[in-house]
Amino acid sequence: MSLEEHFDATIERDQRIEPRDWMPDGYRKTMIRQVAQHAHSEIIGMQPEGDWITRAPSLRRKAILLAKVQDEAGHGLYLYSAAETLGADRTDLTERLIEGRQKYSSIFNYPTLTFADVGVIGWLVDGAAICNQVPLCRSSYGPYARAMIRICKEESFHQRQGYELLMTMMRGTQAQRDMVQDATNRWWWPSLMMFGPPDSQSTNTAQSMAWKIKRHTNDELRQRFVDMSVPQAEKLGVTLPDPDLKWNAERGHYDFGEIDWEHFKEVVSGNGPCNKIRLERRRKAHEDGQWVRDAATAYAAKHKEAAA
Ligand code: FAQ
Repeated sequence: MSLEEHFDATIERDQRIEPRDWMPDGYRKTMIRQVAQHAHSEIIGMQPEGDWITRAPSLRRKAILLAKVQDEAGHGLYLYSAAETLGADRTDLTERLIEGRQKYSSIFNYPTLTFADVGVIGWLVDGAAICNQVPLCRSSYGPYARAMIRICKEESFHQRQGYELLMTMMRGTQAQRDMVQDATNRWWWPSLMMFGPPDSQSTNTAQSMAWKIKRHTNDELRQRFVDMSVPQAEKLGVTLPDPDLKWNAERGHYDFGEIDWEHFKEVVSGNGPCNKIRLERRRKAHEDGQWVRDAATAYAAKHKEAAA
């Protein structure tokens, strides 16, 4: 059996591809692209909520938010390690991000205007992330699939903290309820865009499905998310900002309105409301951390010398 036949048979049997296994160049390239984009999203994704750590309304909320943002840092580092098993170099990936040569999720380019945004990010953004990532626990690349299992457990805590925060605000004053509704209005459509372009315009889906990197298409997961969110919104007492949202008994799913894909393209190409702030902060943090990397390298070199 040739190396390629062995790879195809492994995929066919639903077994995992491991770092030392032979894999087609295209598979390796796609995996690095997706894992790196995912890692960058986790790291950049610390910023919108991080803005509220110093302004959280109570010690309890502050402790929860700190824990969540730290989890996101952990997910990012974990995913960069998964990318390294494919031969990628973390410094190189970070530089590609900072120079705008590699993408991160569109969702993190919006501002967090009130504390209700923290709750809505947990409810909708982490909700969408879970919807997208649970099937990735069965992704064909072993280190990525295993990383997803742990990450999904933590994301589910994130989602619940957001929903609980919103429930609490909805039991509060009218002003608090208005904040929740306003945040829901602003985050709903961008959350639907997290799943990527429609299947008809998704350049990678067909090949990624054939390699079992992706288990569902973008539109399938988006529909699942809409179906899941509508009853949650009803329970919460908020309206989702889509007049076309209605149950379709024939399809057994909710129909929903047109997504503004032109806006999505603008955000992905660097022109969203906060793209420049996000990348600038990431660049500064990377530069400010240079002395730590230098110290670690010098320490490793000293030990190597002593051991020789
Ligand atoms: N934003 O052909 P497809 C989180 C790009 S969750 C920006 O459909 P694919 C947790 C795509 O890369 C967020 N770019 O691509 C958290 C491709 O570009 P390229 C991260 C997008 O890969 C919560 C092009 O468009 N989650 O961080 C987006 O088959 C709260 C064509 O698209 C993941 O990354 C987008 N939304 O499907 C953290 C999950 N969508 O490179 C903090 C893993 C698409 O060809 C707080 N990734 N693009 O030029 C995936 O499941 C997939 O990569 C998709 C895209 C579904 C995102």
